[in-house]
Amino acid sequence: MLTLQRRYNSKAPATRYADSAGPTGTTTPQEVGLKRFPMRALITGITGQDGLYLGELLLSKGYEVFGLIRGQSNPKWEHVMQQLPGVTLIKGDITDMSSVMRALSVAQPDEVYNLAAISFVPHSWENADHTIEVTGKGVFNVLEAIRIWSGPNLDKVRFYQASSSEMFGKVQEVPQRESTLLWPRSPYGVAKVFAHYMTVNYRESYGMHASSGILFNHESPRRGPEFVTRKITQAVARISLGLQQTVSLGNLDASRDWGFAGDYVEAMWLMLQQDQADDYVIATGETHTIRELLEVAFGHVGISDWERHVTQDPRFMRPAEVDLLVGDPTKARETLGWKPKVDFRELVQMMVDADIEDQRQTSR
Ligand code: G4F
Repeated sequence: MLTLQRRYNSKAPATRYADSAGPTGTTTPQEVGLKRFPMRALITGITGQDGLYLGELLLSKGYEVFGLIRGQSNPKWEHVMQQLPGVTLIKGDITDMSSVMRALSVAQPDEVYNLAAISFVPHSWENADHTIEVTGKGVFNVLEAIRIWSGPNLDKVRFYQASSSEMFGKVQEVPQRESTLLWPRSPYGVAKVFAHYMTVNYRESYGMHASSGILFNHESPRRGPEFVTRKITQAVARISLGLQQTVSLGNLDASRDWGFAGDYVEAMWLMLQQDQADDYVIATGETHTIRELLEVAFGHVGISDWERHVTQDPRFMRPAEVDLLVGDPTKARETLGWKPKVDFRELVQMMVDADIEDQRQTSR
């Protein structure tokens, strides 16, 4: 059943849209009271793990979804169209403000989710300038494009920024919360801090509905194989099928607060449904070392002596490490009503199972 909560109806609760029941069957944008339906969202970084999960979530809620996609003939174009039938892709790049302005004109969004970033931390030491350009200044471009495009009616677009727990770096408090002092340890982290405070600044200077989700590590079978979770689950799948003997890793003692990406995109959406924009830590509140990750992943395929399958290689060590991340998601739980549904063990097992299936299909 569809319930509509009108933004300007004083009796309506804080949330403002059609509930999660999804579309009414109408596909033509129209005004419902003072609020448009279906809602329109523009997602930057739609080709990534989070972009795909968020696109699915918004489509299931009846949104018209637009995605910004880079490059002249991006090979990911087809993949996105397959995964998100009904999405409209617009060529553009957050490093090019004019292309963002054009995308806003085409999409006419009610909500903009900025997920675009150079997101692989080691890459940011090798390509610091590019990382700063995309992950840092790119966010300014999107905020400024929204401000200019919206004109006097800045309230018409709500903005989400994908901030990161990597901003906590050399952690100054355990667990980390919204008020914890930021101490980034990589060019990526520094760029994210810039973007985070730009978002706060647009909220405070212009009254823009701009929120940041400080997301701790979030994973899924869609995670890129360069990240440690997927690197391990892919290797475990291949080792269990006799296709590989060992996996080479870096620091096994780092601790991360890992959650499921599918749960985390729901928090992004919830942030934009609040009357007031704000910043939220999104995390499970639990931390695990890479060793524990290895134990669960190998354990799932019946291998208890995982050490004989793991080697360490200095190539995968970082110039400066983030040793201990664990978030305090109390504010998100109390204000957004958000909590993670998939726990650490379920997440790792889900990823190993998906990789086994994937390897079987590839070797057929
Ligand atoms: O999986 P990772 O590469 O993720 P990292 O650096 O924590 O960053 C991810 O999460 C952030 C949120 O906090 C995002 F902002 C960011 O965009 C990205 O999504 O590495 C996790 C840990 C690190 O401590 C690393 O040193 O795993 C350790 N590690 C050990 N061996 C390894 C490896 N990491 C990778 N990628 N590869 C290894 O072989």
